[in-house]
Amino acid sequence: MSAEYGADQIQILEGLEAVRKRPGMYIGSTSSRGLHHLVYEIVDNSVDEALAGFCHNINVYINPDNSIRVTDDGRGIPVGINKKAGLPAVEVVFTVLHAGGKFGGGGYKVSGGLHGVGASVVNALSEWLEVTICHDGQMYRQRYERGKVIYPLKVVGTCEPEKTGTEVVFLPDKEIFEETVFDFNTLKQRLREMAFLTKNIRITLTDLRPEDKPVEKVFHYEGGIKEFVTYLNRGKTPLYPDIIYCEGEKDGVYVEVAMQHNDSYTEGSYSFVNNITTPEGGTHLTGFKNALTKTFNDYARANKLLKDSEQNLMGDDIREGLTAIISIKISEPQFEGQTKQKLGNSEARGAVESVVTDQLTIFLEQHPQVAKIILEKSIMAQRAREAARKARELTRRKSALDGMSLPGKLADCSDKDPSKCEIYIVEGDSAGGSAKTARSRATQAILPLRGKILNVEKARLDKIYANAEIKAMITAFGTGIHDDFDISKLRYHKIIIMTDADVDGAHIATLLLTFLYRFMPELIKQGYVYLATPPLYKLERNKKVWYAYSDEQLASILAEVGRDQNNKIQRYKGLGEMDAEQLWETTMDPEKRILKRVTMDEAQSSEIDLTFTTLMGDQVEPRREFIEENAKNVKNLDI
Ligand code: TTJ
Repeated sequence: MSAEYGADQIQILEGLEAVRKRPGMYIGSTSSRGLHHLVYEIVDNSVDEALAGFCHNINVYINPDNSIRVTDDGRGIPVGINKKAGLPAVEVVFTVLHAGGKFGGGGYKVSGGLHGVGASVVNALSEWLEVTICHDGQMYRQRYERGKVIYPLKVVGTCEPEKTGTEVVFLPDKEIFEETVFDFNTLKQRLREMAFLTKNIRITLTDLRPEDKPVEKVFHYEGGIKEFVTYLNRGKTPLYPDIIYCEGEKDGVYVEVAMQHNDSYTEGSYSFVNNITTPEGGTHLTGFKNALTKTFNDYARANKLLKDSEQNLMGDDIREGLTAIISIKISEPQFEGQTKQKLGNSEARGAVESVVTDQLTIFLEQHPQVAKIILEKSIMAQRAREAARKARELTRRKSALDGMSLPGKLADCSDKDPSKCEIYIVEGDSAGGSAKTARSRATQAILPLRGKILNVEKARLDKIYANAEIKAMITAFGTGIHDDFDISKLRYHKIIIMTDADVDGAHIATLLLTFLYRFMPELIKQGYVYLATPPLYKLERNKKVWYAYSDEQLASILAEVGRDQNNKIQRYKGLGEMDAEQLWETTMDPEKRILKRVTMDEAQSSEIDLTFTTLMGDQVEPRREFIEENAKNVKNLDI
């Protein structure tokens, strides 16, 4: 390092030191999630270069030591001296906080990752980081350790004259991160999403950790978000072959929307701002919904598909079974709300509304067949909604009369403090009976469910509300659903799904989770939903008893106690094979049981959605594929 240690350098070090002191402030967390954000932060820079039109290929490698290498064929981070800092621009990018975007080549300067904190944050949180740039036939390099410059930018060789690009290699700091092993699937999902959102970019992800041979995935979608919609609808049955597509710019907002209906009853709309998901929506989503509702109602009236005497269609009716991607690019996004994930820019509403209204109107005029199919489905949805409302009013009135009666099958607990209470949803009456005997009455309630649970992916609202099992759950939980949902009324802070440890049990658990995910997602988001883990084996030996919850565990117990004829091993196939005492000891006793909390990563919700429809939808092939791919995890339901 240079002998002169000026005020500027001290300031830089203080900046990056702040990042190391409070990493959570910059990347959200130091868990696995924060670790993966580092990669997105770096890749976002290459994606920006692609959006500017200068980069076509991005490669991401997971090295055997869990360092990450990202390469692109863009113009290369500038190596010239930045006047203000008196340092090469690339050094500023990696050592000055919030330097990202200053060297923009025009167009939309997009911020990514956790809102574009930039490369310097990744640098500060890496044990080491090396950047290599090819530009004008020269190869430049600089190395940093924990954010500190190890040597000034130097020429280390030559490149072919035409070749330009940037390479960054970094090793996340084990002093900072609780987890430093990268998950291939997590990176795969986000990089795929990035590729969908940026037309004509090719992102390759290579895992170099497996000893036999590297695992490689290439994401390249010429159709961009149109292909994203096709991808999300795979495993479902589209109602028409077209992907409706709108693109345009207004008031400095670039708008792109793609959509297609399928024959299901749920909506799957995902909105993005500058390639970042906005799970809480915002003005861009509102603009989209307004345009859709107005355009379809206008078309339906003009073409007499809705009679003058009939009510307007509601947005929900038109969006039943709709898969849509709303992606906008905006230069200064403002995020609002508690989690800062909701877009607030009012110009985005107008821009999306106007682009979608104009182009959807033209599309419908040119495709009257498609318009008719969508409107017929919407009108059916409208009727079902009416029927469901009446059914709900009926149950509401009834419950007002008999004082919010709880379902007959529910064996409630006596404690009334929800934070202490649990409800076991148990498959089958016989297991339900054992559970009722076994439970700790004060805090554990039991709700036995009979037989197969209704698949909410395949039924309309009116049928869902009429289902006895579903009604029982809704009343037992106390929260209500949809617009009436009120989490403060939740009667149990643990909702525990207890099913047999076999394929049927896993199927029932999936159906229950699908219901909860679709109708009460907050319960999952806030961590109230759990899966019970019944044992697979009981081992008796010399009057002592062990329970094993996996084959591996059984093997390790046997290794310890010895394998001989003194062992009596019982394989449990279902909950029903255990008596009440065994059920208590192995699966229900809060001191001993294993509970798996069901989690839902907001950022991955489009993938979760796909998991549910793959398992629950009506196309056989993808389901088999999924079950094969995840056969090992079926019991784990690892969402
Ligand atoms: C900016 O405008 C002038 C020409 O170069 C543009 C630029 O910085 N391009 C660029 C940056 N391409 N790739 C990057 C980049 C790539 C990685 C992997 C990491 C970082 C921090 C930047």
